[in-house]
Amino acid sequence: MSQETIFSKIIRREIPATIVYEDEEVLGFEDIAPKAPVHVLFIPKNVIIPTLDDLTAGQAPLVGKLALAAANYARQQGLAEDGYRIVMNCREHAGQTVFHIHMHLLAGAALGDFGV
Ligand code: DGP
Repeated sequence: MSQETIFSKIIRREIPATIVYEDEEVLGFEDIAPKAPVHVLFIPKNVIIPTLDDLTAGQAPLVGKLALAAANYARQQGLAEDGYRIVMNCREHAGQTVFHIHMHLLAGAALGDFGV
């Protein structure tokens, strides 16, 4: 059974977040503890999938939609030419802290020194 996380409250606007992108399936908002000049999280709005390891084949297109939302946002913000990093952490060894899958978009500087 998938548990709600803090991200469900952000989706429902029960706690504040700086939302920078939204469509029917995806929400993008600024990370509360940015690890780069631009650090945005893209999450599914309508389903709670705790980790990438829990993703089913039927849900796989959703990860493409997160990636497309991140790529489109990066391009619109003028970040695509210099480039950016996409990260998904899965469970303990990756340091995952919120168990509602999310794609980190990190940009705005050379990212060798930045990690999430
Ligand atoms: P991860 O380590 O991959 O599970 O990343 C979770 C990210 O979520 C982490 O970079 C911090 C961010 N985060 C946690 N709580 C909040 C919150 O309440 N608001 C926002 N905007 N970001 C949050």
